[in-house]
Amino acid sequence: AKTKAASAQAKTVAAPRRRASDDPVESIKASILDHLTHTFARDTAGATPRDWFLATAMSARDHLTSRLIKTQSAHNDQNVRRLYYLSLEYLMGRLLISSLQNAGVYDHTRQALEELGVDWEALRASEDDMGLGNGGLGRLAACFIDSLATLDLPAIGYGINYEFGLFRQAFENGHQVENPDSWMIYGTPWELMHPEYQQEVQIYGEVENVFDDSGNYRPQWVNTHKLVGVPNDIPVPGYGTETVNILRLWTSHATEPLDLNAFNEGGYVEAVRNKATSETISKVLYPNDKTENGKELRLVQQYFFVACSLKDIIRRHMRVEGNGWHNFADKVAVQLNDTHPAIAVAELLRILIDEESLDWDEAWAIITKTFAYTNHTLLPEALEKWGVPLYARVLPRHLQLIYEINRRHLETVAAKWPGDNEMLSTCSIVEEGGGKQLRMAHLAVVGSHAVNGVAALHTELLKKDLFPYFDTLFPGKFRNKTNGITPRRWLLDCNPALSALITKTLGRPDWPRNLDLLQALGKEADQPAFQQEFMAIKRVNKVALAETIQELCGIEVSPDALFDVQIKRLHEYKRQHLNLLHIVALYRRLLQNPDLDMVPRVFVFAAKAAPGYDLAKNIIRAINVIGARINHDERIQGKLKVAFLPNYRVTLAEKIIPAADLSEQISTAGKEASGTGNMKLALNGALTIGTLDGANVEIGEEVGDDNIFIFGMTVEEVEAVRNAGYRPYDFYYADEELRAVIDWIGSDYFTPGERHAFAPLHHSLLDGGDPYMVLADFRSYSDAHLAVDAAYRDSPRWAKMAIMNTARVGKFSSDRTIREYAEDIWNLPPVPVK
Ligand code: F58
Repeated sequence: AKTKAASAQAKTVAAPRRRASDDPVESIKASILDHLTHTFARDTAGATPRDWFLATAMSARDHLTSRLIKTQSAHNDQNVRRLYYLSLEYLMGRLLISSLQNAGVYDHTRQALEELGVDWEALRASEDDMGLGNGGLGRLAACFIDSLATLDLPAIGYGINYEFGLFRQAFENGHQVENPDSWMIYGTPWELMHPEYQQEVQIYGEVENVFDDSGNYRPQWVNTHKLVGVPNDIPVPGYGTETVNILRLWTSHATEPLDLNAFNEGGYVEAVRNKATSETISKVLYPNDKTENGKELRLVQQYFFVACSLKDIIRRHMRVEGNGWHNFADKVAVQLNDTHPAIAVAELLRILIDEESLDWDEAWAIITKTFAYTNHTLLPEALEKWGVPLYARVLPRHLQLIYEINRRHLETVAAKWPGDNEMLSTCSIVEEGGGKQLRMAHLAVVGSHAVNGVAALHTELLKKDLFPYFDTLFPGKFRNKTNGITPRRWLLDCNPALSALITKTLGRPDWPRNLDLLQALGKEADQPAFQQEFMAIKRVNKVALAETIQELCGIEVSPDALFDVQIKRLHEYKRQHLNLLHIVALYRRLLQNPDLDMVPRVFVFAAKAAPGYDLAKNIIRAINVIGARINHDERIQGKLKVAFLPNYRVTLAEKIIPAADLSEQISTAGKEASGTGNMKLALNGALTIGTLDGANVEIGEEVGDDNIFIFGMTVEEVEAVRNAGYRPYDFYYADEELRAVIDWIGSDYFTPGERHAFAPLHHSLLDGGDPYMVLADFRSYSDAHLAVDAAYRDSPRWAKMAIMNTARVGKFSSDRTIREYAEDIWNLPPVPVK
């Protein structure tokens, strides 16, 4: 292979750059070799897989950049309305396959590389995940920008170009250890740096009251610290369209690289300190998936990216409109992905009032027409609050403005509910008592014209429980937008065999742009031949996953077992420990009766715990340690295996999802806002075992009761049990098996020589009050698993159910979600690019 590639290289060195060819494969070959030589200064003989990856990525990028320029000039020439998506997280994963696929050059590039003798698998494995997000929220943003481009919607995503993404996870003796994710260390071929669009923003300082020329009082934000944001653009190509949008990620820099005074005095370290501090802002993603812990740097990150983005948005608008605030809200729609960018409300107000001298009502009208806000959680600990003293120090002028927003807001509240002080404090943006705090969700609701939840059930609870009075105060403001996933990454790219079968069966290749077409697969669900093809693909995917499990965990698993998968962040409310209790119960049943007739199972876990979340880490350890014991116990004849794959990320999800038989979506009802992994797994023909929570409810409606395993308490039942005073010990004493399982986990049996290893887990389930009601749902969960077992034994039945899942989840394409946002919230028409 090397000689073949080397001879190709020998030819191109002499050839002119960018040799044009009518043959697409030849011209891609030439382009890859050109980049290898001229961009990366490598020859084919010494090129590593990563060199080949970089050269191939650059070649793909060339295809995208010309379309990007065309798209941007079409948008500019027509002065279109644009959507700006503000998100602190984008969990993009690898970009090579989706870029090639969306650019329409995937097959030709594969062929070109083959003819060059390059090992494709090694090449693609050398791309690091772009893991600039924690979980569902960040991955949703990535799916959304894919759909925006695919639907020809003019949109720009704004975020931070973190030098370190979400930590890399390893296991040591079953414990999670975190390592830095230095994903950029070898360069990032997808990013186009644009120093010419850098923005300077300010922070800290204080507010002075000055009188202007006409004798009017004017607050002035002075003595501020200056920061520079440099944009890095990632091209975002649509699938099957010419549109290429951009994801614009800010890198922070100091305004002055060196403090020359300090430098001249010989203090080199002093001289670069300012630079180092400024660059810290875009250094690292905060690895929390639920709690907001009020860290100053996090607030600075939020303001930095919001301020840079707004300046950029305003620059783009004014370039065309001159001084056109009158139609700003006609051209600009801004979506706030959670409250993390909610400071945008106060920042735009500051610009309009302090810098542009608009009066309050004018400014406020522009703001509320511009912003809309998406809520992703009902968990109280996840609702963002900032201490007033911190805000006063970091953003003193914004604090003043937020107080004034609140004063006016509370006037409206008082007008609606006269004399009701309780109502005032409930609705206030400022939480009093025990140290004043700003409630960012309230600021976002007040400053937006639309607020949406991410699944039907979630939106109802949002209106009823989280913002009950706001729904009365602002009728019509609250909407539902059920989440979705991009069928390109989550079926076409990650499951090529199933995709080919679908294209063949439907007789049309355009289903990734129109996922409702999958409905027609339902007609085949009863056909034995189709069932066999469908399940044969599943089996091949399971063989591949089995190899990965062997490689990463050293565990041998059989592809004939039922692959039972729970992959998501590790959190008590997601109840990985309920899954563990069931595994231990099965283990116990097998030990009591080695001949127990059960379908062999492989339990697959993948999950990262927030580094400071001790109980989550204890659960990881418990699954690893108990799993190891089960895996090595010959008495159970391999009927149970437990594999916890390290370092869960998009790339690993792409491997696990096509191989899953059963999808665990087992959160306490009312806690999971939507879930999106549930959609990916169902689309790939896994059956769901789940509670009536988040989007599981809607998945159940689509696939039908016969094709899903629902168990556990409903939201109403959870509430009733809690109101009656939930006592986990009642369930513990009433259920002999449950009691034995909990006692066993609490004993030192699984960790000989190490006392009370799982005491935190054991305590949380009993004396800790079992806040997520694991015990209350255990028996119903265990029964649902018996139903799963029975269904799996009946292969044709299972195949039919799996096919029905793939056929009926077209609703969960993020294209549908984005169309709804565009029509109902953004009022955003598509702009086809010719
Ligand atoms: C998730 N939230 C929801 N937050 O939990 C999930 O149900 C939903 O499907 C998904 O959003 C998309 O709507 C989530 O992922 C975070 O990761 C935040 C990161 C920053 C700190 C607070 C949590």
